[in-house]
Amino acid sequence: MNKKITIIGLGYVGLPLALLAEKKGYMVAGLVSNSVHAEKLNNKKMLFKDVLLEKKLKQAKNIRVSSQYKDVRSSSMFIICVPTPITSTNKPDLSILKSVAKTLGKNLGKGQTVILESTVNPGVSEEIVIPLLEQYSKLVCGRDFYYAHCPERINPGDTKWNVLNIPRVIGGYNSKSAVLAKEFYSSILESKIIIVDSLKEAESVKIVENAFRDINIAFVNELAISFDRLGIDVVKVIQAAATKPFSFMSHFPGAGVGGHCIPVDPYYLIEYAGKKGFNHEFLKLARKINNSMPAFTVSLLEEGILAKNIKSPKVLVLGLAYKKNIGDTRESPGLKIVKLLRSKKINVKTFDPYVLDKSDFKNINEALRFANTMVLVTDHDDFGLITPKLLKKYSIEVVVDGRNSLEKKELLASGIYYKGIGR
Ligand code: SAJ
Repeated sequence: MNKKITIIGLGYVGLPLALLAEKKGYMVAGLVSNSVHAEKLNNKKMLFKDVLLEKKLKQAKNIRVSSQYKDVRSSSMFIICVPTPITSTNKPDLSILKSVAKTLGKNLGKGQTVILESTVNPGVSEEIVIPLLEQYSKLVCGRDFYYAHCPERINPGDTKWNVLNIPRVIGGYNSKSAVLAKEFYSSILESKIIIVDSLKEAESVKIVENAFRDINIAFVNELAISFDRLGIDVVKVIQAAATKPFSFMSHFPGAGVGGHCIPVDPYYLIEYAGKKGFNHEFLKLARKINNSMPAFTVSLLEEGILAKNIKSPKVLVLGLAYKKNIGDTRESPGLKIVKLLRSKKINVKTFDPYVLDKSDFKNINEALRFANTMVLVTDHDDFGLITPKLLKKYSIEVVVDGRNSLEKKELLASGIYYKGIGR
């Protein structure tokens, strides 16, 4: 195998992989959707905020980014890292992946290997991607070209687990495909790499990992709504339950479940199994509970506005990113809460230091000066500076803490109406 590889899609998944492969001696070609993005990356400019990746991008010498397949035909391997989102009606959206498979097929040559990292439900490789690659290349998978699935496991913002040390799972179209994929990943990773028996097993692993997380979050979210009624602090209960040294895994309630993985992946299995005649009631219920959390958070705010008899509420939503210390707003609870408040004709403005382009303010003081009520939705470390003293200074009367990250006792003691999620 020559040391030239092409990575299709240089986002949260593709870029870290490209930078690692380059560091390990590969000549890396990046393929992105448009020439503007290609030029930005060739000029060492990031397409999204990530300080660590930006530093590595500036140091990289053997990465060339293009928007044209003709520039990357001589690669020995093509690794697909494009988004596999859901539609507005929560159905799988494979349009980007299908378009890539067709164009890649037209440019595929004998002896090359295709690896899919994007998250898909079982069956997508054999029923959609490989048929498109064969149709447009006129080649035969497993004989003329090779194909494997190695589901991505990037955790944006994680300082401990990264593309280098996260264990990986590989499923191959045939054993030669699996071996070729394992050879590649073994040459760049410092983590365990296992080969499972089929493409479907590899596709299922990632969906199961993330559905597992979604149902566990739904469990504590339902507890939070229940314990809110019962006057029990659900966070304290979870923390105490976690003292059990076995068979318990902490998850915490919040204003909603966002991101491009957890709220998305279960729908891929729900849809595929549904087509095969099985109804994933439990997965659907978990999605329903998690999707209800933005509305529950808004109801807590409305209770506070009533309790404090605030005639003209000016609501500040703090946090538009789906999780702390990153700027990704995909499926973000913050955006859902803003939409809900605006639909109720409530005066709402936003501030997120990681999403300034969608924020109404440039800094926290400007933001607090506007408001008389506040909903914290993302627990960015920056928001740790929000003390009762600061809130009193700006006459904030109601605080809904969507990540249970503020000092409840101190806020209550200062006379502020405080509600967490389940506490
Ligand atoms: N969330 C909760 N309660 C929790 C954990 C998360 O409400 O106890 C919310 C977060 O606020 C966020 C959403 O769920 O809105 C997703 O959070 P996440 O920590 O799962 O973040 P992701 O989406 O970046 O998930 C990634 C995933 N990684 C991959 O898909 C490769 C996921 O598999 C990991 O389990 C997760 O990171 C992780 O463990 O941090």
